[in-house]
Amino acid sequence: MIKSALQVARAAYQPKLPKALKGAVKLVDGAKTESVADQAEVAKLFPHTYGMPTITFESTDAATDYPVVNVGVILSGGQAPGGHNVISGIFDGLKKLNPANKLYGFLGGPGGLVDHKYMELTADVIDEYRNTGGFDIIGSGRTKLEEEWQYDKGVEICKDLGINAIVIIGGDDSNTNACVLAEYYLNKKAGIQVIGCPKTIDGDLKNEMIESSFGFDTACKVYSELIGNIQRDCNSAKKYYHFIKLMGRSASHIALECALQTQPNICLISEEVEAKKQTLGEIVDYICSVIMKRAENGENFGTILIPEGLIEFIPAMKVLIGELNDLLAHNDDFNALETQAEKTAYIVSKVSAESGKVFQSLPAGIAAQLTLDRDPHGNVQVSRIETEKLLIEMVENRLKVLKEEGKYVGKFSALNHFFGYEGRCAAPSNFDADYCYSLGYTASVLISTGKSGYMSSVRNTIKPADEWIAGGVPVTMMMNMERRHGKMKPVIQKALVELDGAPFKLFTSKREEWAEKTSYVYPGPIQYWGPSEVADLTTKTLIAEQG
Ligand code: FBP
Repeated sequence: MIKSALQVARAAYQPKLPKALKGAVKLVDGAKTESVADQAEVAKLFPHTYGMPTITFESTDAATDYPVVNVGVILSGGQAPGGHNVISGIFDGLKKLNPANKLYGFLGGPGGLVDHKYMELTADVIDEYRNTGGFDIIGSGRTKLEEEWQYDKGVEICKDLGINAIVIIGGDDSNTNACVLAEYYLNKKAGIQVIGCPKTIDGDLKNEMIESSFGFDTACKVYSELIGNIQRDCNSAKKYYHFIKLMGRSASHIALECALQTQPNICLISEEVEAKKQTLGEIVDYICSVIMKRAENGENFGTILIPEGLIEFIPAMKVLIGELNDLLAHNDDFNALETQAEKTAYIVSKVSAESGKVFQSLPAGIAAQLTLDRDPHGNVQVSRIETEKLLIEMVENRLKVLKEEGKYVGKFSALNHFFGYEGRCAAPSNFDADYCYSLGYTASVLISTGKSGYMSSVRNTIKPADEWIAGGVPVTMMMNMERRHGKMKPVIQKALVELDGAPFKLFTSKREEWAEKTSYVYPGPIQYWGPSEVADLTTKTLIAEQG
């Protein structure tokens, strides 16, 4: 494999660890835990893993002999920078605790466990992937582990390979499934522990014990670099409005973080749109009002950040999408229809009158995108809906009317962008390289000390890595009951942008100024070497939350 100069140099980087993980470790139990809501229901569903204490690692002088363990690791869901470092952290941790320990990787996501596809991860393999982006070491997938036959197939391969523990590196849904699996294996006395690791660029797997999901830092830095570059072009040419959609299936954390880093003219926040019950028309009016004000100042250019999940947070669209999700799941009648006109007529005849109206009011392209295949969780794939183009079209039409009425005098020319896949496999920033390695290392300690149903937790992350606090948090602590496919299910509560949280408040205190005056910031590319205040910088979100 030919490597870039950066890859070669990065391979030599030794990720930093919290102090407690540098030598012998002692586990200190915290208080017993409760789920965030619906305690009685969650406790009933997880008799073996509910209520366990949080765990903090501390340094000790007393060395311990750890039993030999064989571990299987799974990457689940979308790629996020740092996944390879979680795996190298697990590997190094396991080897340090007992050199006879072995690590296997299940291939292509959770499906690898069920289909018995795996490889042994030896030092040679691991060394090829240290500090690199991507999930290609073993691949990822979105198969859901939710049925008993799948769990039982997992037991078969674990018995064959002598695997005593599985680490699932995934988002909220995958970690929910990890906990269900942990509970099932404890109940069956299968002798297989399950540990989770918090992954997703979307940043929506976080709570008091999980400060950030990994990959968020790097992905936001990559997007912010690109937004900054566009802003510099925009401020040089002074002729375009750039509508930039940013990944994040549901929550707007990425858009908010990028706004804090780059100070665009507009950043929409889906959670605010929902709270204010805004319509598509009102969002368009808001964008037009900023464009009109800027035109009065002679500035006919700007940047507008749009969170990927926006469309689902507009109340009327949410209802429509919910109805479409139910209607189109495994719908052979619909799939047999050939023309868009037939599909539209079918949908309008089946959904509520209000949703039918909304559906018919959408530009044809967007309406068609809403009917595309669902993901394995039955959700519309928002990354395939071109909200940025929808908004351009609607803003253009509105400005035309305003011009005819003599209320708008500027020129409007727009370009669209979608940043998502550009950042998901970037080489991890120093923060993510260190954070991920520490999460993996933490998982190896949790396994070697017999824990199951825990998620690796590394806190105090705005401080230098030496001062980070590592340990474990029971997954059940993050759960509540939610309706999924018509049934109440225990799931990890998704963390949306909090409208009374410090990052959003910081944004709202500045946004009017950024809208009217051009106040762009140009963050530039991720730096791996150089002054610590540049190379080890954490996200503005973390700094606002903790600082
Ligand atoms: P995860 O939650 O699995 O980490 O995935 C996040 C994400 O990158 C979203 O931001 C995006 O909507 C989605 O994955 C895209 O999915 P796909 O990779 O299947 O196109």
